[in-house]
Amino acid sequence: MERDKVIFDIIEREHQRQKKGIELIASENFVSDEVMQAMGSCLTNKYAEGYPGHRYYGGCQVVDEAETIAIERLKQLFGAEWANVQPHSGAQANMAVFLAVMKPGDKFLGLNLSHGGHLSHGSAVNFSGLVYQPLEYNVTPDTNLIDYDMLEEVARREHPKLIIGGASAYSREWDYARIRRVADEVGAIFMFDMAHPAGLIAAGLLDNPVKYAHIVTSTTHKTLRGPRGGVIMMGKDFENPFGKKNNKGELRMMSSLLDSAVFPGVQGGPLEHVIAAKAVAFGEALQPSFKEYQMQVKKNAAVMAQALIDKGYKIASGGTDNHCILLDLRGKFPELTGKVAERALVAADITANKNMVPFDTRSPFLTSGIRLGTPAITTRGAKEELMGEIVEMIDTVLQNVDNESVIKSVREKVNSIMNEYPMFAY
Ligand code: DSN
Repeated sequence: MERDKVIFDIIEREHQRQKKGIELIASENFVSDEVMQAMGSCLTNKYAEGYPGHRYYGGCQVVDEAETIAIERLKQLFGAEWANVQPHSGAQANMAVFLAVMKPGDKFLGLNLSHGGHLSHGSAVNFSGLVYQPLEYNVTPDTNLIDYDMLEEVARREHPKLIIGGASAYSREWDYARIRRVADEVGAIFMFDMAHPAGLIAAGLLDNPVKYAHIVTSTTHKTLRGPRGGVIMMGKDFENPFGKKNNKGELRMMSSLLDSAVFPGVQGGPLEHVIAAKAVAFGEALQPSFKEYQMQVKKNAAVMAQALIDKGYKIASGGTDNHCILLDLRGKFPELTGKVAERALVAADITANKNMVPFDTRSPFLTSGIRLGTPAITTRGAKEELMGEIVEMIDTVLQNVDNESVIKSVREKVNSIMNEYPMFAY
């Protein structure tokens, strides 16, 4: 058969785009060649509905080994007693938890999407907000830190079944112990979605929610630098509080409800090639070099945030404790929308995304913010020195969003800088 030139040309063009640009999307990263190889392997051919040792198909003895290794490595990485590595994505991991712990129409509490939360934590257009009844907490207007008083007040008043922590645009450490206390007080399950900072947590550079939350979900492709996918963990398994029994009349453990919620609840056959790639990535994350990488991610973000502040930019929450920076454009350029800023930066081969900022008056299509992150650029080998240069270039672009020749000269500089930073082979 002839090679599909159309698609492979597109893949090569995307490869070049990734190589020559400065990648600042906080949720993206560049996986290793081994992670990529596992993802592109013959394991994609195998159907394996069920779990290792209990499958609905023959011939699963080999993929069983890879899935078991992925589970064991993940547990070791985060100090978990139980893990499920089958969710195809973070949203599906969250969906499985919802299915396991709530009935349609039940109340749950999550961070407001426009304050940094995630679609699957209660947005009105997502399954979470359509099937269940979402309640929200905010960040405070003055500090932009999580408003734990509000979280507590809503939880006490509404008695949600589930309290969700975690965000997709929040740069600060969480008070896990306080959320757990509230959850215990109101009889809720505490789920933490650590998709964004998972790599920093694995490296021990941020506190670990697995110690506090009943259930923790994550993606595997952000700071964790694995293939695109999701996982669910528990620090400690526990008897389900809903009285659900198995066919022998015994009370089921939460792990059993969660396994059933992933498959057959929300998914069919697991992606065993992706699960093998997750195992490879977890193995990498267990190496000492991963901690060094995460330390650099954090340092780079802190230096970038300070350089932005020094140039007169406003950062939501005043800085960052992790890999993520939420630039509030209203501070330096009140008229500039995130949409226009994103477009100008992308034209200069600096990739970032527009983002709502807390108490934004613009719509999610326009926004007043830009979200920046350092995981991907740090994988390329960038150190603190480059952060100042990147901020200079961002500032030049944002001051000249309509000036094509200025943007072109920044783009040429970006391309020449990135030529010096190595990239994966695939
Ligand atoms: N879309 C992801 C992000 O960019 O943060 C969250 O799922």
